[in-house]
Order: sequence, then C-alpha cells, then structure tokens
Amino acid sequence: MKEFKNQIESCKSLKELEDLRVSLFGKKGFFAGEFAKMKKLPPEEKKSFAQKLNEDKEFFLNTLNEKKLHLEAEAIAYEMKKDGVDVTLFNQASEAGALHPVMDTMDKIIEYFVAMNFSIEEGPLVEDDFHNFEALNLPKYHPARDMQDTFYFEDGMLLRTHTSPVQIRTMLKDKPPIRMICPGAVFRRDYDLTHTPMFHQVEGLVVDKSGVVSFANLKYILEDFLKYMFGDVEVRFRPSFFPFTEPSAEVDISCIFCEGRGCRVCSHTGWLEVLGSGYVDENVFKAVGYEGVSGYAFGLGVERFAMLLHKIPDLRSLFEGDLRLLEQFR
Ligand code: 2NL
Repeated sequence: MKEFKNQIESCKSLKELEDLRVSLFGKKGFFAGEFAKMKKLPPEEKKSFAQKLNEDKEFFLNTLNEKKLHLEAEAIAYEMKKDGVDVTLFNQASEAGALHPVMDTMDKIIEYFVAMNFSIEEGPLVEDDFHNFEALNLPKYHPARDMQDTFYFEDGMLLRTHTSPVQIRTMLKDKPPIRMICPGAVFRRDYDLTHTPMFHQVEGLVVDKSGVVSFANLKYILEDFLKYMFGDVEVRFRPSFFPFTEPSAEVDISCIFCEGRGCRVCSHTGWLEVLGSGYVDENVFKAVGYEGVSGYAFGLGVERFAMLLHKIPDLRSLFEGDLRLLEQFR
C-alpha cells in the first residue's frame, strides 16, 4: 500500500497517472482482485476485510485526484508559458502594426468613392423599425424582419441589419442631389462557415431630379469601381430582386482565381458575385417625402471583398484576432 502512494506521488504526466489509475481501479486492477479474494474468506472475516479495503480505496482515489489536479495545473501553466503573450515584457524594437484586412479593404473602397465626389455618411448602430425596415419597402411581416434574422432589444429597437438606414437618415436630413456612401458594421443572427453575426457593408446612393441619373451611370461607376478594386476583370450585370430597388441587378466579376475558366471558389461558373444594386424603388422615395426624383443604390459586403483581395479562404479567420494572420498584412 505504501508502494502505491509512492507510485502516485512520482507520476510525471497525466498519461502515467491514468495508467496507474487503471492498474488500481480498472476491471482487472488491484482492487478488483482484492474484492474477488473476499469471496473465499470465512464469513466472520468478510466485514472487516471489506471495511479496510474500502478505506484504502477511498484514500487512493483521493490521492489520485489530488495528484491529477496538480498535474493538470502544471500542464496549463506549461501551455500558457509556451503560447502566451507576456504583455509585461519589454520589447526593444517594437514592430510596426498594420490595419486589419477588413479596414484596409474598407479604406480602399472609400478612397475610390471619395475621388468620385461621394460624401461619407455614418449613423447609429441601434436603429428603429422605420429607418431599418419600413422606409426601405420592407413592410410589417416581411420575412427579413423575423426574430431569426434580426437582433431586437426589449423596447423594439434593433441592431441595424444593413447600412441603408443611414441613407434614409441622410435623405430626411438633406435635399437632392445626394451622392453618398455609408460604410459601417451591420448585424444579423447568422453564424456559420460563410456568415458572422457582425460584418461590414458599404452602400451607395445617388439621387437627383428625375431623368438626371441613369441606369447607365450606375453601370459605369460600378464597373469602373470593380476594375479599380480587382484589376483587369470582366464585369456583368444580372437581373435580380431587392425590396428597395426596382429594377435590381446583381453584379459579378470574372473569377480572379481561375480567370473565368472555372474553379472551386466560383463553383465552376467562372463568375463571382460581389455587389447588389438597382434603381431606387418609388416606395423608398415616398417614405422620405421625395417627389420628382430618381436614382440608384448599391451595396456590398466588405469581408467578402477582403477575402477575395487577400485570398483568405475562411471568413472566420478574419475575426479570431490571431496575430499570425494579422502579421501577414504589414
Ligand atoms: C447586397 C445588396 C443593396 C441597396 C443595397 C439601397 C438603399 C436605399 C435605397 C435603395 Cl436607401 N437601395 N441599398 C440597394 C441594392 C442592393 O445591397 O447584396 N448587399 C451586400
């Protein structure tokens, strides 16, 4: 028995300890063997034998558990020392930081539109139903309003699901002509391989007296913008639907990974979808009290642009804060 105690004490790893536990308490272990012996004892000896054995068993279980806690703490301390960042260490040559790829991409997008004479507008992250949904031709009971998709507060306010409410606020505050983009964080109840609950959008809006802004203007600027972002790519417009635009178009670029030949990233179509756009729906102008105007709008997801530009395969790596990813963008 003394021997077991020494063996436990001298265990150097959790593996060793586990092996010892099995040899003591396993089906074919020491205690199983001892309890089997009990059957052969005369009845008067059984009780004291069992009592002693149970006491020993409890003692060793406790000793084993204590040792286990100790070894676990040691293992954690070792891991922390190995991988941890000691923020108190003095770093003589402090290394240059870098913009996060999402912000770097956002800057490049903003740079283009500023050069094209768009203003930059911002707005609150916590919005009301009118600015986020109603004014955008998303009436009550529209599926996008579902609790499943939107983060609601108890008082009926919500986390904006797109940056469009900023455009509604700008239209209410200013008069046409309007030529703006709104970059910022948006929130949706979605979390899987290709979705995170917070991500970034840039939306654009151009409004002027009826007849001044054409669909051709929309096509020109988006094509020019995408060539600025991605270089020499082909751009195509596909008919689509959004509640806030009519007509609507989704915009694709020729796949930058395979140059349109077809690969896994573009699902062998040769095309990557990168933008949503369209002519602003009459109902949106009605909601902000505009008459005799027309214009176009568009929206894009910044994370998607960042992943394509930097060839980052997994969306989640953008949000893990792993220095090894970030160091690559100095
Ligand atoms: C997408 C689609 C889009 C808009 C956003 C917009 C805003 C107002 C009026 C009309 Cl105030 N439209 N925004 C229009 C078309 C598409 O985004 O796929 N985004 C990632």
